[in-house]
Amino acid sequence: MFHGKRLWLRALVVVIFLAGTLPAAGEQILFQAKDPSGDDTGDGDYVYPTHEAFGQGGQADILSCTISRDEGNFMVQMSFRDLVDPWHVGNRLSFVAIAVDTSEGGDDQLRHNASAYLENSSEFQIFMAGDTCEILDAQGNRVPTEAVCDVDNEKNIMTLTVPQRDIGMPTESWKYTIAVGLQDDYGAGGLGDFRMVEAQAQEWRGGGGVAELDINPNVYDLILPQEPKKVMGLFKGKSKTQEEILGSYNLDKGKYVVLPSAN
Ligand SMILES: [Ca+2]
Ligand SMILES: [Ca+2]
Ligand SMILES: [Ca+2]
Repeated sequence: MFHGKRLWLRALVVVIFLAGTLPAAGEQILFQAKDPSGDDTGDGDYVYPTHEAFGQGGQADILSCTISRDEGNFMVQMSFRDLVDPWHVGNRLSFVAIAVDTSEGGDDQLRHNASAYLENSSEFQIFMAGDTCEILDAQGNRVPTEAVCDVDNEKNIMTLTVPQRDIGMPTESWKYTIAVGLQDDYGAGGLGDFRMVEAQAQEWRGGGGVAELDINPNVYDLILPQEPKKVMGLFKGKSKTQEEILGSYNLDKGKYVVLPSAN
């Protein structure tokens, strides 16, 4: 009797140990990618604003992204080259957009002053800056959400958790367009927008774009497909580089760039 009780206790200890070390039950990875370091140059020669807050740069250089789900939540974890907190109010320099294409139709424009369009029209767009986030629907209206985002400046990681009741149950066919720039809250706090990239860098403006009309994207870095995309079962041929994609704006034709999805 005594021996049996000890075995039962030992089994219980093993169960508790496993429960503490295994990934959460039901967690499923929907998308995972790495991205090169140092490619936060937009059309090829984007530079950061000249204010010392931006240090050596890297706040718009994404290095990895994992998107997953569990029973109740849609989750994103991203790492960056260098997240900083110059004013001790949390990271307020990076601005991240994830446009999600879940079905036919949707919004073909990336919002919040990205100056970019989407190859995969999105049913909703998620924006993050520091511990502030927002979700817009296909009409550009705010979706009420209890989403939570968080930044770890030491580990250079941003995380986001969105309850599925706010955006629906993710499927493996969802497409993600992931664009990163710098954040401009116009001094008012809150989410803000993508910070403008102009021809010449200024204290609070990026440089390397064109002067007129803000036609160049205010996007420094993208996650591109890890393999060339297939169309009708065939590879599309040579994929465009990030510089070609972010440099395909045309001032004379009034043409904005079109961002591809990462998957
Ligand atoms: Ca990168
Ligand atoms: Ca769509
Ligand atoms: Ca990239």
